[in-house]
Amino acid sequence: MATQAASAQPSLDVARIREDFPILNRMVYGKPLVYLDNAATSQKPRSVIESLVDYYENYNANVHRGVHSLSMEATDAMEAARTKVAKFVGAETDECIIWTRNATESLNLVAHTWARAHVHEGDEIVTTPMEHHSNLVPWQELAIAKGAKLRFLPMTDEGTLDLTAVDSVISKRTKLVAVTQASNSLGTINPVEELAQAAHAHGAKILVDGAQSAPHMPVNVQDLGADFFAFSGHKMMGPTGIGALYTKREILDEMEPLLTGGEMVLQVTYEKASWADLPMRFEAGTPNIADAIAFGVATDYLNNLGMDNVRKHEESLTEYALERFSQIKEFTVFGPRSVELRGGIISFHNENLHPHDLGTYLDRQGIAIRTGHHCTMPLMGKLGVPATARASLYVYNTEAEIDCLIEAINGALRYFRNGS
Ligand code: C6P
Repeated sequence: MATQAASAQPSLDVARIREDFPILNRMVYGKPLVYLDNAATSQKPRSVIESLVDYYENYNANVHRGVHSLSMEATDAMEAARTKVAKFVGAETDECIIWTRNATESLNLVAHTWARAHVHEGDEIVTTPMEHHSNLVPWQELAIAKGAKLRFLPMTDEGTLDLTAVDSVISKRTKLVAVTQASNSLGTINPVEELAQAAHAHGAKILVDGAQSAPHMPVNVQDLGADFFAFSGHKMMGPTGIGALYTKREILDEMEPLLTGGEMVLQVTYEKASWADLPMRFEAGTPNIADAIAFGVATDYLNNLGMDNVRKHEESLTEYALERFSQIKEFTVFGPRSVELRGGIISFHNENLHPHDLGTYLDRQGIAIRTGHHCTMPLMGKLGVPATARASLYVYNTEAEIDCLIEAINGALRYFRNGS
């Protein structure tokens, strides 16, 4: 398929960017792949893939424990990656970044450490109706265990948070506000700074789920006022199996580790142990060395593009996609209409065409979208649908691919209506 939509955003040469992603050359059912499932996981540039091979071919060794050259090289590369990831999200120091497996593990780390120690009976945890299960279920579990209460900021019909309710929902009983910066089902971008101010005014902490924001827009955790920020490498061009948790330094200093054992100790006797310095205190056992290094390479790639440019390209593409979707009357598109309020995630639904049937039809045209509840089951209930179809964009997507999607959706409507 043609990639003429590089013109959509003059500051980025999208045709050139696409050359960095080997997978974008593949065919599916004889058609060029149109990959629109980036919210589930992004594709990887060659530099990231090659960094994995380089590690295993040239300096594979365990970290932080060897005096031999390979171990020191691996340690240096992994710690350099931590520095890159810390800089990428604007963390005050490298030690504020803890490696995890993914955003889900980062969120659970907060729930099982800081929150277990600070949330008590009668306290409140404030969240939103649009959270991914990974930023909802840990708080439900905590509330049950502690006798705390979960409260939800209300949402407008357009799928934005109703900020007029902030003062009545966030109160002195609030211990934690847990909010996604960008919704994976609606595309909505939430005003995290305002929520952080409200949380801090009442002495509460704010945890930001950055799984869908860090890959797509400039993020600075200090400017946001985030106490915790959770994100995954695989949604931002890095490999699967590596994620990170940012935690404000003064909070991290007081947090107890979740896992204990090797790597995270300073002194061990037969009776007891003391903990290593940050960040290793939270990284028991051999870490995911190769993937951490490759995560750092992914941030290099994104920095070279410039996160402002990534965001601008996706805004322009989302505007184009929403305009094209508005021409298909049979579908409801969820989430805010203004591209300033949303990212490039477009969930849509037609009550006469099941999302799974549509997704299967599109797959036969080489188009990858996601269908289902997107791990936001309660939100689906609120929207009054069992599931949606979802196209999610990234910096290598083009207007021509959107055209392809729209043409195929029209084809699906004809096929399921007339059988041809
Ligand atoms: N959403 C999606 O298709 P993990 O799986 O831990 O890397 O990310 C979890 C997660 C947390 N928060 C948000 C807002 C997310 O979108 C996700 C992952 C994918 O929408 C897989 S369900």
